Amino acid sequence: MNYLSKTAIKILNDNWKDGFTIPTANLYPFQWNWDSGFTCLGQSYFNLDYAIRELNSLFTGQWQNGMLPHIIFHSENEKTYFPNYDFWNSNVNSGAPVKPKTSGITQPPVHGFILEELLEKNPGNARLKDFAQNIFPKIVAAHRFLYSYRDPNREGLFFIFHPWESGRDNSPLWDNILDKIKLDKTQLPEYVRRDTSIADSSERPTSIQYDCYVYLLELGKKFQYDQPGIVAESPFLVQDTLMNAILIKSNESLIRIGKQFGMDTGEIEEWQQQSVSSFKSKLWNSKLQTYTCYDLRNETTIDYREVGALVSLYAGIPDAEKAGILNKQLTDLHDRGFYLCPSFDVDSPLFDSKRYWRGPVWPQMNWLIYKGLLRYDYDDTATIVRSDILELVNKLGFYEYFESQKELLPELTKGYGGGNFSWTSAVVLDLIHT
Ligand code: 9WN
Repeated sequence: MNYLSKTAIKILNDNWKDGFTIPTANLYPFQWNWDSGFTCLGQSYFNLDYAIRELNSLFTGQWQNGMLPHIIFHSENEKTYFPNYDFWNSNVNSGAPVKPKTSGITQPPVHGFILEELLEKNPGNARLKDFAQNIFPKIVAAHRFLYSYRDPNREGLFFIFHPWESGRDNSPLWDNILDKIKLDKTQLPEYVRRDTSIADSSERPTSIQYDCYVYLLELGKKFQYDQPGIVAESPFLVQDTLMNAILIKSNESLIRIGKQFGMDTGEIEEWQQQSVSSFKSKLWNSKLQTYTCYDLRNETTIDYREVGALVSLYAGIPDAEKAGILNKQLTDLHDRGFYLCPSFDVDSPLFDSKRYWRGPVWPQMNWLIYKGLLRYDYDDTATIVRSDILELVNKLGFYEYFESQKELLPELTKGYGGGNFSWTSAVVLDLIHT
């Protein structure tokens, strides 16, 4: 076994907390929603039992309305993260579990396609088949939540009301909306950030951005995190490309799995038809020649090129011509000396190759894009996406994210954000095996 595989397995074992996995020690000491999806993919290479328990633990946090929270606080004694369970106070919603405590928002719904990955990698495994049949309706319920509570115009495109839901916390995508929020500091509860005492503050969101996150959290709380008041009042109401592409990909997997198990998939097929058609017609931005997010509050497109759009390939959304355009954008970046795939438009003045979601390369994004490129037979670009992330990890360690400008690499001895990171380890394991 080579060095990368051995280290990846060691990190995943070290981050395993008897039933679930933390993304990284200190910075993120609980279980995160989409992190767990990628993590169990990695675990399935050396311990399928962990993979099954990982997803089972995650779903112990599911709400009665189907919402799968973005953080599950399995321990109430761990105080090093803000906002912690007491700040979220998710029990303002009577359908939130009393134990484990959870946050009040969700994250990219990756679990449908992750389940299919596990089944494909372990054909004929009876335990996995039982587990899949058991978790299938829970994943469907999480999708039903998005269609029922987050799609007021019944378009098949769900909204997020907090940047943390998108998984791309402080992407410049959200700047214009957040800049317009008139913050009255005296009306915000007092809070102390923990992240900047653990990670380098130049790599993390700014304090103004954090105030906005707290403001939107408070707004969610005011409406028990699922009431129509969110649609009425939230200044942040966005149909996100990444989230909706992931939902579509997971729907596709659930339809296949459901059919295999002889289950009725009619409801999912209806969702899927509408979502694919709306994604194609509403989110393609002919001016920028990419898919862009839509600001539902202000009824306008969010005109930035960024990494979320590329996940549409994995979901099979673009036709051959549009897929070709997206592929060309990636090969151009490669030719210009960037590691694939920078998280934001490198030609924008808002591009920052070091700061959280404003330009660095993220391992799990590369995995999603790699799979998408293969789906459209862009094998050469897929190979670059795969080898770039493996090279970065090999040179700089198993970090949360990485520098995207190749010319800056000689000055660097490590990646950015948290170290010994779970999803980095998991996707490295998977990419090594493919
Ligand atoms: C807030 C755990 C999570 C990821 C997100 C990433 C970051 C949290 C934070 O870390 O977000 O959810 O405190 O910055 O943006 O995608 O799931 O790894």
